[in-house]
Amino acid sequence: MNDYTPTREDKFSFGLWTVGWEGVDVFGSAVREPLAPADAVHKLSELGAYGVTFHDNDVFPFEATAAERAEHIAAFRKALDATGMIVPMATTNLFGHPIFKDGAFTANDRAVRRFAIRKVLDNIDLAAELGAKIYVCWGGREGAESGAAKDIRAALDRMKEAYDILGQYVLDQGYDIRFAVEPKPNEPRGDILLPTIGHALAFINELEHPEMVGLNPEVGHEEMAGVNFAHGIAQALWHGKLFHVDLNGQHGPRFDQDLRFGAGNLRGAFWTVDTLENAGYDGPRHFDFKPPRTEDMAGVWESARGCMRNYLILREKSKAFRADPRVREALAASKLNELTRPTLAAGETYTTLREEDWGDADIEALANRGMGFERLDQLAMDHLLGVAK
Ligand code: GLT
Ligand code: MN
Ligand code: MN
Repeated sequence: MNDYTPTREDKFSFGLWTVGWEGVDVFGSAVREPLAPADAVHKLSELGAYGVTFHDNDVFPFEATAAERAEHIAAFRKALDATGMIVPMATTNLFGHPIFKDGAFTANDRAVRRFAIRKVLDNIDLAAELGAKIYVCWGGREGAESGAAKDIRAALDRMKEAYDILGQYVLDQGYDIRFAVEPKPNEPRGDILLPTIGHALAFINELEHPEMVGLNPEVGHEEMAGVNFAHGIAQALWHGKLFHVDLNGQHGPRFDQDLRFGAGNLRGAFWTVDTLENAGYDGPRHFDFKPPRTEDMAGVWESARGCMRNYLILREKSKAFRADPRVREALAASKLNELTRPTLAAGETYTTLREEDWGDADIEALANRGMGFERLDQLAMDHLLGVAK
């Protein structure tokens, strides 16, 4: 029997800031001791992950001197070498320090913008050194709480300027790195720029090197906006833009819960895994969650283990669902096969459509035909609940 033990082939990765979260929130102070990056690497490797991801300041403090920075990086690197864990993605902390209170790439203050881009340039060098192929940009502080505080069109000009500079830098250095924008509708800012997958996709088209920039959508962030995550990543894949993914759990539109993957909207998680596994995604399965403040370190590791276990369970369920002959038959009855056929046959044009002879009876027959989606969805539900026999 499958005991859902992850292996490196599953490509599970975790941010250092996830298991390392000390539990500081807006209402309370730390509940857990700091976790050394090297310890996180060792433990995650033991649990079956293949990679870790980091912000610059997860590895060394904001105020570190060059010598201290090098020392912290060396300890991190030693743990990577000892375990064989890789760094598939890196990112920059452009939100924690007070200097970023009004944003980084889109701060009204030009000096802050210059400092922010430089901070990213420095960390891109480290990302390249550690072999990261994806560089995430989460603009949590890029936004506003009130109407006149931000000129959105000017801010988008500055956002584009930042991505263009960074893209040029990566090209000039010859780094094998692509960028991934992580959308979020709000929190910490009242309203954040590039709030959803759709906004970010449109923005990318305006860049100097759109081919270098894709997306890192997060389950909870899209669900905070009330939209369907599986649909969102399917569209990102359709555009060739799903460069990376942040998996976690969320109970609908409310504050960013960052629950372990599978908690919260479980049916959404099922369709998320089904989409990732069947629609051509082969990147890391990256967990970006926050082990609740109620947990001690044993609970933290339990929660990390749970993320991977739930993914593997859902992957198995999705496979069984797709292989079930009743599902195949139900899919055909629901005309899914027909949706993949172009509406016009080869050589046909709109004129062909106008020449078609439509009788009242044809229209009525189509209008009266049920789609069978309830049967199909109940089969999915039976698989999810483990009663499909
Ligand atoms: C922060 C945020 C995440 C982002 C991280 C990358 S940092 O924890 O909540 O969604 O992915 O900057
Ligand atoms: Mn989140
Ligand atoms: Mn995230």
